Amino acid sequence: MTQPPRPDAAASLPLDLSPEVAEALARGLPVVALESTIITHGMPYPDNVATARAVEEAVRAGGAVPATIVVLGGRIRVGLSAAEIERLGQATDVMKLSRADLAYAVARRRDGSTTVAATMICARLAGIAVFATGGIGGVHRGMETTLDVSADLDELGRTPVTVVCAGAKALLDLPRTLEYLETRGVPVVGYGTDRFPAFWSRDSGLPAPLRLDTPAEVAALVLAQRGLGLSGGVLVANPVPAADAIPADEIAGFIAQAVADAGRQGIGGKAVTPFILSRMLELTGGRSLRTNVALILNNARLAAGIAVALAAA
Ligand code: PSU
Ligand code: MN
Repeated sequence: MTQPPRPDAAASLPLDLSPEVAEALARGLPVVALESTIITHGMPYPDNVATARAVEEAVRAGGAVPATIVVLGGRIRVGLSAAEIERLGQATDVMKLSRADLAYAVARRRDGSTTVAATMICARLAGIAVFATGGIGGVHRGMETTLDVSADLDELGRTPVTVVCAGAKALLDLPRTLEYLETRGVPVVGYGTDRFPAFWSRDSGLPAPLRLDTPAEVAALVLAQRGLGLSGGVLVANPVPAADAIPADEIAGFIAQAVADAGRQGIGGKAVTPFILSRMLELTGGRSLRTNVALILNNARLAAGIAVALAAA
């Protein structure tokens, strides 16, 4: 083969849409992509499965079709059954896939859950424009020595998918994360806020670069971006509901401890984010998990609203 295959050669892609997702996309109905690393590496069983199901319900309640994305036996699966989500939630030998390992998982017929970066790639291949998650990866503290910058940030700079998150965790270097997103040309929108949210907390202490207040306004931004021929995504930062938030000063000590533990135990590379997430859960006695669930549901509702607005535009 001398020519690289066109990515839109749909028939040859290792891509399987569920019948419901395929029909919704064919009819131009709103669809929201959902990631799976949060199921396999982000939360313990059985909370991971309960949350994944509740998130799908929240998308449906918002008038859109949920499409949870994962790689199974080397096939990209878009839209899972309840039984498949249950199996995924209990599985142990599942790769954590980002842009760097997606093709490997396909070639080696592996099972892998998709991070924000890999979910964006798969959503674009499927033709899904909106994606809901909890928090994105970012620039890690200490990046001056480790160069640990999540591939999520570059993906936002190149792949045209709107990602709804609750900001990024304060265990990351948030000022550098925002700087990097700006360098990559990513519109970062505070939803209904002038402050950039920090996952468990509503305010990272940093301003949100841009602000919008309704799903229709977000849809208009996405269409304007496309109209200008600007490739790349949009990051919508939706603060956790106040009733479920953990104030930044309360969470700061736990974050410092979790980051220090990761350093002491020599945790590196792809293992860093999952390690810190599970350590935070232990340190907060489960409180961080409740907040995590609340913010994902909140993001799923907003993503559905944006998908509905885009489908109507
Ligand atoms: N941040 C969270 N929860 C998560 C993740 C990040 O608050 O579950 C997951 C997402 O799948 C994200 C990935 O894309 O971790 C980032 O991993 P890394 O830092 O290794 O790129
Ligand atoms: Mn990393």
